[in-house]
Amino acid sequence: DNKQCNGCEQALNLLLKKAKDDKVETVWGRALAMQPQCGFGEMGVCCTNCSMGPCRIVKISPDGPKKGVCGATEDTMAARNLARSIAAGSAAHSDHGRDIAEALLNFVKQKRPIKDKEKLKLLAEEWGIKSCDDDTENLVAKVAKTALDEFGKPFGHLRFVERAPKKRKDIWESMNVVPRAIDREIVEVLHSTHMGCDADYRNIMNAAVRAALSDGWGGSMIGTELSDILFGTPAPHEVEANLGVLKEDSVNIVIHGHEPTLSEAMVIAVNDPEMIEMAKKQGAESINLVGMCCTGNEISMRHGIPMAGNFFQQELAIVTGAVEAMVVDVQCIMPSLSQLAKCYHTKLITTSCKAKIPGAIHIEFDEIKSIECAKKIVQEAVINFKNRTGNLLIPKEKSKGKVGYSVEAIIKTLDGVTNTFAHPSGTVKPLVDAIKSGVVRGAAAIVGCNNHRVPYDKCHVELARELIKNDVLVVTTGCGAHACIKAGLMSDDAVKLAGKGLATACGLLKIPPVLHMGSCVDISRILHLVSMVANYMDVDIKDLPIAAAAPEWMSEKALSIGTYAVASGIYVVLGVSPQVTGSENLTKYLTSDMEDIYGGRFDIEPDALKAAGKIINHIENKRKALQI
Ligand code: BF8
Repeated sequence: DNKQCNGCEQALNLLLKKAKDDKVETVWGRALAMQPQCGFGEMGVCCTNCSMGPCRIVKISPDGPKKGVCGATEDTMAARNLARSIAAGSAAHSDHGRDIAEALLNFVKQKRPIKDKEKLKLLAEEWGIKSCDDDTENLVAKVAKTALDEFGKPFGHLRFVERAPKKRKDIWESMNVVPRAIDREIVEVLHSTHMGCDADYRNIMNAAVRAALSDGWGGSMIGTELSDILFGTPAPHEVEANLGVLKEDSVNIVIHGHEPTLSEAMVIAVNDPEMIEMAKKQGAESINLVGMCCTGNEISMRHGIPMAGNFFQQELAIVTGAVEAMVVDVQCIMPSLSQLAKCYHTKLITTSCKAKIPGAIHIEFDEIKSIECAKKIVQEAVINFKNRTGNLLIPKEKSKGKVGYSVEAIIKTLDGVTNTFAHPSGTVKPLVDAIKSGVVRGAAAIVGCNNHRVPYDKCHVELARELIKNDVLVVTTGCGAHACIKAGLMSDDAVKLAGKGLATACGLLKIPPVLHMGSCVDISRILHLVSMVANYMDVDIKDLPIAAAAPEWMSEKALSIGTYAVASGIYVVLGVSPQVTGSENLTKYLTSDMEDIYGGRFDIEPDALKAAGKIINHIENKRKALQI
């Protein structure tokens, strides 16, 4: 169904055919070779937590084992596996946040300027940090150290919890899930799920919820806020997207991964006249830096760097034969890239001591010498230009869309239209007015990855199209954001796909019906926004006409996100089932009991149109309850 994505499918098929002709494997081929996948693992009833195992629960035969060697039941096994995945997801996001906090501290040591002093002051005020007005350096250091303390402080709870509405905090307190220190919550999950420790699936989930909340309202939020302070708070602007952003006549560098520290340095390095001169000497027109996955979101939001593609396009970028270097840091980097790069002239360059790949060139990124490191990487790419073969195929397809909708940008945009919804307020009042009036029925977040279990990108796009058609404003992050921009849903033109109410609102505000809010870490922006709306309306997050969906999710980070969203009171529809169905109790806990406790719950719906129907239904029910 090509109307979904302005020719995305042709571009995809073109490169898949080239991969086949070049006799190289991709994620789709490996997924096929993996069939049938392990049924025990799929249901979450395989336990490898001690060396008496692996143990598995046999569900289909009455004679098969119903307990592990230690006596662990299916509920214990499935909950322990899920909790460990959630903790790993929280760890990945939060460690990213820690790295940004350390980078902020390094900026002080190096006397480098930060980009958003206003945001620094606001955050310092929010955290009760005092400093003389004219001593920015001192304030930066205090904020960075306070952020770092959030990871291991022995007493109290996370500072960003205070952003949540009071009713939400009361629920968390009553369940004893208020996150204390980020590292502590992750460690506690690993401890309590160790062999012979917690066997009660509900209690295991409590620890998992606390670890997930320490991600959304902790590590991720620190990552987002401090990245904005360091590198600038995003504002709306147009960018290009899809693999068509690669250039035949230029040195192409794909920057892929997550942490903006590396990519920010790369943006500076590729614009260095010395580097450009070097590229010209090699016969190239210039240097073309493009972003992939969440790093792609980060640098498109702050610098307008083109978004080359999402998770399932990382291999295809190399298959074009036009990439001189793929530069990666952490998370969502397929190990297959190193083998694939060898089949072309591409140099795969790893940069983090946390993520080395055999066969790749490793140039360790040192924040203190960030520009020097970035230039070294750019040089590797530039000198590789001459090694290009004639086996080149860059798809023509690319689209344009607006990115950069931070919370600050959304509020500013809404305030830009006076005499329509409201006078400039510097608050979420205009958004609340639009929702209350019914012009916009509600909002839904579409987030997450790509997964071979569901049709690539189509689930994101089909869901977004159906929601905006029904006057539901869509916000998006991560690989879902890449899918939406490729499909043209972030262009002003997309307004014609929206329902009458949403189209009117978008027309007045000059915004697309699908708003790009950043990387997966930036889902904390969404939490912040919904808290502001709930606080403004004096209700809880669970009362708002909002929902979230991860139609093509695959990573442990997505599990952590889904869990903190549900525990924050949000209805979350997953397009792919988590590995829990071997435990009826745990499945019921996630899809029903959590609603009684937190007001949010998981739902599983692989069909995008049906998922849209469920979300719209949920939004309308919330509207009725609010009597709006
Ligand atoms: O954190 S959406 S595939 S890139 S996990 Fe990864 Fe999933 Fe993409 Fe960013 Ni998020």
